[in-house]
Amino acid sequence: MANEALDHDMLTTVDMTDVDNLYAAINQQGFGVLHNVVPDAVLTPMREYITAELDKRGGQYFGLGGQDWIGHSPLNAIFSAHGFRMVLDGLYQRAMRGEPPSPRILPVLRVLAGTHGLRHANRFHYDSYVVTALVPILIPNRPNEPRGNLVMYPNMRNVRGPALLNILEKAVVESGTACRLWRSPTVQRWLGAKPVPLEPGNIYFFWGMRSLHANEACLPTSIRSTALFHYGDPHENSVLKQLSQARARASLRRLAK
Ligand SMILES: O=C(O)CCC(=O)C(=O)O
Ligand SMILES: [Fe+2]
Repeated sequence: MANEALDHDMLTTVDMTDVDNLYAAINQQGFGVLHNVVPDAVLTPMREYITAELDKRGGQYFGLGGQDWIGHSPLNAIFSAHGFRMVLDGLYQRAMRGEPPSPRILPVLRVLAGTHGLRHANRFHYDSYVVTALVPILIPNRPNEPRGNLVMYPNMRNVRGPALLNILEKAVVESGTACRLWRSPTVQRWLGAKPVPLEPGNIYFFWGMRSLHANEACLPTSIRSTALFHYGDPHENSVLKQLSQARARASLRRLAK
């Protein structure tokens, strides 16, 4: 692959001090940022990859999950970088005081475009992994157009309790009725929701399992693409967890109709 030379060559300068700073920032303001760590050498071919995929799909929303797509995409340079894994693992260990049950990172690519893209805006949810890293790839940036910020209610809950409680809470908070509340500007103001403007080149880290979050809508004529890297599921082996994931998949299938 064209980018093979880049693999393992990213994020070489991050160290434990960066991890400590990110950890403090995430706890204090909901998110932490590594600035200018994804070079154009990765972003440019990644954008070409996305436009090619969009062409195949009639210009409408698509999402890719799992280990397959990443290996064939230029973003593999980040995914396989030692420094990147070190940050994800360092954050998990600081938060949870131990190793995750599995060292796997779940990579997800989201491409919001067309009218289907709109359906995926303002869907407030918790991730089922402790640490989330967000890599913006394409962010709308024409004058006066909405940029599709990430919006979060920082650190709304704790995750070190029983799986059952966590999963029930997740189901209630993500229900249709509750979601109408979370997207209301008044509720967002009252409860201190935070817009996070995204800048390609940076990587954003937050507690996906603790912070209720969604992306704001952008124009159906624009493309907004982000890659998400999820790390560390403390309830990985729970049966309840599998039920919860089945519910999430069913909801995505409904959206696709
Ligand atoms: O694309 C974004 O800004 C957020 C996406 C997200 O939260 C997710 O896929 O879990
Ligand atoms: Fe998420």
